[in-house]
Amino acid sequence: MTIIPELREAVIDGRAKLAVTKVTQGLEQGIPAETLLQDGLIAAMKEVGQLFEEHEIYVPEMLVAARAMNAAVDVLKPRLVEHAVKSSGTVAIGTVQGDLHDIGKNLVAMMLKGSGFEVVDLGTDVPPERFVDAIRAGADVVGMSALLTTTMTSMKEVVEAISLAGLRDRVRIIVGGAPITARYATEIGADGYAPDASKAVRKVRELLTV
Ligand code: B1M
Repeated sequence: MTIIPELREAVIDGRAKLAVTKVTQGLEQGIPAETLLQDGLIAAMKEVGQLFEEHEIYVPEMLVAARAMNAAVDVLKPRLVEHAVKSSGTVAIGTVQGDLHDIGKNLVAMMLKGSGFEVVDLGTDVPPERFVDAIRAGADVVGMSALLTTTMTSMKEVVEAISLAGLRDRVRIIVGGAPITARYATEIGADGYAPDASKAVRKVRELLTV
């Protein structure tokens, strides 16, 4: 077995120490950090989701898989962000109200920081008014993440709350997460959508230059 399938298996089995060993070995073998992230860790989480849907595993197993992924991401972090170039702007990012999934949001925050942006991480289960407060505190961009079809509707509430507070012209809004599409972003009045963390960085740069 090569490192990537072994890494996937370690994450799916929720074996954090083994996942750390596998990413470390992968880096030593010269496998790019981005490949270990995409083909190893993110692919593993997709498989975990599939197993959950098929009732092969339950919430506790998803949770330990998430822990293993986080431990492995910590090892990759310096490599994923080492090409930082100075950017300007503050991004307030959070997972919307009712949603506790933060792995994707954390990756986006990490890549933005690594690309030189100021990042205010609002955490998970963030109510609309906290996004609004972040703009009052100086955020140029609001980033929202949602993983559940039941919570993605909260993104629209945040856009509405920002408009109602009279702050819509002061901020750019970007959304993302597994159930989100570019079409949905347009529908709710966001300025942009990104399907993954590196495209999120590109999108934020683009939004801040127009
Ligand atoms: Co949950 N979960 N989960 N879960 N979970 C999903 C999302 C699910 C698809 C699994 C499934 O059924 N196949 C399903 C949602 C179904 C739906 O809504 N249609 C689901 C469910 C049902 C649930 C619960 C309701 C289960 C229950 O309790 N019965 C529950 C809800 C809790 C809540 O939030 N209120 C729940 C709980 C959990 C855990 C806590 C156990 C754990 C999360 C741990 C954590 O995040 N700290 C968990 C996990 C791990 C998953 C899966 C397996 C993996 C998610 C993940 O981390 N993926 C997931 C299955 C799946 O996604 N296929 C699933 C890896 C991550 C890197 O990808 O977050 O998509 P992602 O982020 C990507 C892009 O989307 C994008 O960039 C990232 C990097 O490339 N992106 C952005 C994300 N945010 C962005 C923001 C941007 C731009 C891009 O701009 C601001």
